[in-house]
Amino acid sequence: MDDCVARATSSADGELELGPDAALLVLTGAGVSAESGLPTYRGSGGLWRSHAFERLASPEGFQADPALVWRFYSERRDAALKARPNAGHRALADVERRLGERFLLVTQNVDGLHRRAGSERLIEIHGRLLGTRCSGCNRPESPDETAYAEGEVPRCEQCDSALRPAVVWFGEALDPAHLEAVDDFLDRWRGGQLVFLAAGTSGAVWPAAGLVDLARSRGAETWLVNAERADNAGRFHHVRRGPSGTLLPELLGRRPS
Ligand code: BV8
Ligand code: ZN
Repeated sequence: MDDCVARATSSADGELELGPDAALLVLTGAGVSAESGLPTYRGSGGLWRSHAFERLASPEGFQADPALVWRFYSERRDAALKARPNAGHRALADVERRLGERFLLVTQNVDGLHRRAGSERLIEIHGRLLGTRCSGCNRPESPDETAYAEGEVPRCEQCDSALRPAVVWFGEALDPAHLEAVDDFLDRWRGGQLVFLAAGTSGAVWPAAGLVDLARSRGAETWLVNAERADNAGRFHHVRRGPSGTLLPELLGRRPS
């Protein structure tokens, strides 16, 4: 029965209470970066210049019009570089320092703001906007903050194929090592006070949207912090509606009484 929560983590007033041996797995989405001024996918109706996001963020979309896709990512690079981590990002970096190896942050965000907030126990399952790799050969990924000019498509110095942003596109598999690391973390801390916290995500994209069920299957108590109703909200034990920049410091700032 997956709902047999190992050990309750909510205090009398229903607030999250991380006990001395608590282990915390966090999943974040675009909503956590909204208060840093970055548009969410849902918020912008999933469109960019009237192009569906899933189309631009796909191998087929890149094949069809690499210059258009690079313009899309170049604009997002500019915005990400101008943005600053907010109180939600900082609250997660703080609780990481408190929990150490009993903490793991999995993000769907490619904007790099968690890393800039000081998060280290971090898995960017959908890749990095500020990285580039080759669409044709195994040239190692390189950091790249370049916003390419309209019409420009950078080429690989090794094989002359088009370079592409180091993100995971729709229809592309996530790195199995990342999914394994999540599994290992849940296995390692099951049986203790295991908490899964999702923040700023609509639960629309898979396999990330299924992490709540994976965590429940390991006895985790599950929390969602989101401004609006999420597609998978019903899978969580506790749901807090509101801005993550306010609710995450509140929820994670509490010390066991
Ligand atoms: C794969 C990188 C297979 C690129 C991204 C099962 C069922 C149905 C479909 C599928 C399925 N399994 C697979 C699929 C297909 C697909 C998928 O999920 N499609 C969806 C659209 C139905 N998944 C894939 O293709 C995945 N790959 O399955 O490969 C495979 C296997 C083996 C071999 C080959 C192939 C790959 C998915 C990853 C795609 N890449 N990003 C880029 O960014 O350009 S996904 C991208 O969109 C983001 O990374 C993120 O994951 C997603 C957006 O979701 P959110 O982050 O949740 O953002 P959203 O805007 O939706 O919601 C924000 C929320 O925040 C809102 O609810 C809002 O209310 C809230 N909010 C706003 N402000 C605040 C706030 N909350 C708190 N505070 C605030 N201030
Ligand atoms: Zn190459």
